[in-house]
Amino acid sequence: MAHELIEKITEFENLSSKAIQNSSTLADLQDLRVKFLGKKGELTQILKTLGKLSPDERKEIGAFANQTKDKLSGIFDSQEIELKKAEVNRLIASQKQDVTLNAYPYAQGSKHPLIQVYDLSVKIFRELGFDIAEGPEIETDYYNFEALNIPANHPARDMQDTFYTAEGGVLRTHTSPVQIHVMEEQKPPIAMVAPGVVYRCDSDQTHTPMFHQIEALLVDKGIHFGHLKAVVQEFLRLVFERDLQTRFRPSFFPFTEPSAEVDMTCVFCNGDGCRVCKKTGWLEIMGCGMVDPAVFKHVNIDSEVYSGFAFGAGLERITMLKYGINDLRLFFENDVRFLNQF
Ligand code: 2NL
Repeated sequence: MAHELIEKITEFENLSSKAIQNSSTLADLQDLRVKFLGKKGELTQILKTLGKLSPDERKEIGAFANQTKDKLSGIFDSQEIELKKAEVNRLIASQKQDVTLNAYPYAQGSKHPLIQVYDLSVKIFRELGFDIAEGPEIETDYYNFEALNIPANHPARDMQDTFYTAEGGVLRTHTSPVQIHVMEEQKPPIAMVAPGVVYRCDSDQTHTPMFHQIEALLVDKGIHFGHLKAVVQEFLRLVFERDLQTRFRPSFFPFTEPSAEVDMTCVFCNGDGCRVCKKTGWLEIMGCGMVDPAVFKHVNIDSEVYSGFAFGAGLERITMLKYGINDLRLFFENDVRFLNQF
């Protein structure tokens, strides 16, 4: 009887230890623990038959059964540790960040088309040997008008609707005051260009109160209109990145004499004539002239010794013609569907 029980318990131990080691989840393991070692478990069922034995045998089998229970408990515990380890490893593997992946492709953005043309213009002039100069955006009446031969109460002031500050300053209506500052500081030869923002009290489909100009000035002995034409032609060729013709029409500016408007080959029809150039084949692009002696007088440059040319262009207009942009307001709306195209 005792012998049979020992065999039974040994067989139970073999089968259950295998089952424990084959369990693959903690839930299964817990079920097995109840099944084998629980109050109503298999080992308990075996021990219930102990009552039929003699006291000595009961003692012997009881001790054997307890050893078996301890062994199985130990196997349960180490299997539990193994399964918990496996679970942690599984979680680590499934939640691992792959740091070798590329970063999220954030949009880089790009330069505003106007600033691209601004930068290109500055580069062109620098390569032609011109210095780049800047000046204040709030000017005095003297630098914005008086020194440029636009006296108070002169009808030429009507050409520009000006913003005035409460302190009596003037928001510069053109970049020309920068040239006056430079000619006060430097004496010829002078080759400079002033790019920047200017302000006029104007706002409609084709005018914004703030816009950009670039203005060049070259003063030396013997400078004549031919030099002006050459530099204008070369600047336009480089900024539009194509071959184009220019023509100069007589015009008026208070600060130049003679003065001219510059037309260039229509970039839309190559001079054939189209809706944009009103069938003329030409587009007006800038104004220019030879510096008026009255301006030289304000900055103490002897107009009997020196002469100079100047020209000014609107950067919005150049940009619109270069890229075929048909609405000035697009520049200031910052709509990425527009900006992304450049
Ligand atoms: C235009 C015309 C022009 C100038 C700017 C200038 C400056 C000095 C002396 C003489 Cl200090 N001239 N600048 C000359 C002719 C035309 O600009 O339509 N700009 C958008």
